Amino acid sequence: MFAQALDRAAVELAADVRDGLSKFPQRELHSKYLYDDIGSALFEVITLLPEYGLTRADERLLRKHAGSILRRLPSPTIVAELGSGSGRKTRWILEALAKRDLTRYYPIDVSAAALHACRNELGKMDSVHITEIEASYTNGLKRVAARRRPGECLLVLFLGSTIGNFERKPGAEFLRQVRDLLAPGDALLLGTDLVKPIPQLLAAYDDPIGATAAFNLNLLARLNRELDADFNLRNFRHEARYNHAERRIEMHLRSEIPQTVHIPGADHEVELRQGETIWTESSHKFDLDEVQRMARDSGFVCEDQWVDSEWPFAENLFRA
Ligand code: AVJ
Repeated sequence: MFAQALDRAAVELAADVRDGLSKFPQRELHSKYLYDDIGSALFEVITLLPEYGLTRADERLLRKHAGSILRRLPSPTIVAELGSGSGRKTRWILEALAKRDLTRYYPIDVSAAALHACRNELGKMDSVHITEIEASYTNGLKRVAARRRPGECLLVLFLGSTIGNFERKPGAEFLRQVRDLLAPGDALLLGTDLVKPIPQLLAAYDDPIGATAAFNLNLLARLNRELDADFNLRNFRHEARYNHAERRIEMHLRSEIPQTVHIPGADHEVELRQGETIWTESSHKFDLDEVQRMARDSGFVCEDQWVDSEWPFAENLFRA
């Protein structure tokens, strides 16, 4: 990143931390800050856990159904992906597309490191041309839409149930924004984790080797590194809860003692009661009808849904 962009990111982090930790009665830190280099590496570990079936289900579905998904889309189709991830799942879609056409692929991510990883994973594919877009999802999508040539169909990938990190209403608004950047006939392939038995969900977000706990606690370690904060990680405990009313898993960090934390880089100080939590992530769970409704409410038609038989998860093809 350029120095100016780095400064801007640091200023934004400081402001978000200050706002989030001042919230009453529930303090919070935005889940996007879980993914620094260490957090991203820990997330990769999570995807390997036997308890966390989400990512494997997503990949199985794409591997198995890439052909049928693409059969529903015309030639030529270009691909944009919101959040470049590791690129591993995307390979199946690109391979299927590259069989019939020269393909352009635009991974969109705010993280330059994620975009590098994506090029490493997918850069050597024949007949696929990659253009990294370092931008927010909607700004990036605007840029991709501007590069589209007449007659090209645009397929947007939003995989991994990242939509589940949005609260339901902002999530719907986000889908509407995506829709508004597309042309009739374009498509959105949306991955959604489905509602499943609560013990299974709790185990997926509170695994016995503590990988998810490390992923969560790293957020505080990051504030120590980047904002010179003095969080003592041993005074916090990872917690995963199921919120029935909202149908979502929430991750929290529980303060085990009364404590004051200083965050000089955000010019802030926070006093935590014993037992008080900082809410760090929500992971909403969906059912198939709800996803169809989400499509309609945001101006799409849900044309197809593919569900994994081992781990309830759906790939949904929305048409603009
Ligand atoms: C990458 C957002 C889909 O919500 O399941 C994994 C992140 N958090 N374990 C999810 C996550 C805790 C994950 N997503």
